[in-house]
Amino acid sequence: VETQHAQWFSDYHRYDDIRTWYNSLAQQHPSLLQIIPSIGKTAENRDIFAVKITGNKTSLSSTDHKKQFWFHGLQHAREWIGGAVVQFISAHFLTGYGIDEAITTLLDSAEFVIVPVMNVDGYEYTWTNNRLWRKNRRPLNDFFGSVGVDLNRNWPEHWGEDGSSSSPYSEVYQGPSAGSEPEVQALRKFFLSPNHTSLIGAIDFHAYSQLVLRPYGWTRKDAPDEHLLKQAGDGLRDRIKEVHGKKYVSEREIDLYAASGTASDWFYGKEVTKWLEGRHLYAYTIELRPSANEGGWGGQGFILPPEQIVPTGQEIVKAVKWWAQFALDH
Ligand code: ING
Ligand code: ZN
Repeated sequence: VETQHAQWFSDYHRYDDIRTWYNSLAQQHPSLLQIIPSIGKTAENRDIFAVKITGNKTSLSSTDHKKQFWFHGLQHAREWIGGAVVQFISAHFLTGYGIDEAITTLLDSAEFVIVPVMNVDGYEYTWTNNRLWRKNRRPLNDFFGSVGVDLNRNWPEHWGEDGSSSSPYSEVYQGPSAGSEPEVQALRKFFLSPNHTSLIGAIDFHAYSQLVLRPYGWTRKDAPDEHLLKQAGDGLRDRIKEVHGKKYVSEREIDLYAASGTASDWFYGKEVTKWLEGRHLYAYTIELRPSANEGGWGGQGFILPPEQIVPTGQEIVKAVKWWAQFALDH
């Protein structure tokens, strides 16, 4: 990754360039990477694309039986490192397959389903207008001058409860109804498609504060799988630290602050669990660099220098490979 994609990971990129980059990866690795050009449209009518990465050892017809993992980035527009890390994981898997034994084994036993940029409109807006925009860009016509819903408060799981706001002017505006936003609808529909019934883990990448967060966000009670969720979350934290010494904290979301209608609670929640016939996912929100102290107040924390893309990617890729194997084994 360092050599083949050093140039790419020396900076952040616009949405169209990210899409073009993935298309060129698909040409280089046609048997490993599949692009789904559109899983749905954003409020401003842009296509949200997805990719799937898996090894070519098993025949195509049996890929359905491989266990699956889900990653998405840039649900929050200003958290640029979240998008870069998802790209880094993708490149690492593709360049390592057939060379690195651990990657080869992992991709031959699992498939990674990835939405690199969820909040496309918001992300573009952070490049053109306001670097610190968080929400999507849907105009809320009933409320003069207000734009945008916090997508990570809009998922249909305990929607509209603690830690979200019914005010359209709020940064944590939950939206007019559960799952009202086109971006949430697109990911939800794609996630619940018939060829994703082997999903066992999902991570929603955010920034910042260096946290590995597990459900629940909406209640203080423990998840039924708290023991395993904590074990895998603590393992992610420990693997991250081994790479560059960065200290992440592993905790329940509610221990950070209450939040409802979040993606990770939806991954772990009623709809997904019912659809998986009672099976719970390993569901996480990871808050990337910098630490809360380094980020300070006033939003500087969202502007992580591009020199830190590669080291952040390295520590997360190591952790995620361990995590995927843990989920396969437990
Ligand atoms: N933080 C997350 C947020 O949506 C979070 C933190 C996620 C808390 C999920 C609880 C549950 O507020 C950022 N930086 O967006
Ligand atoms: Zn976020």
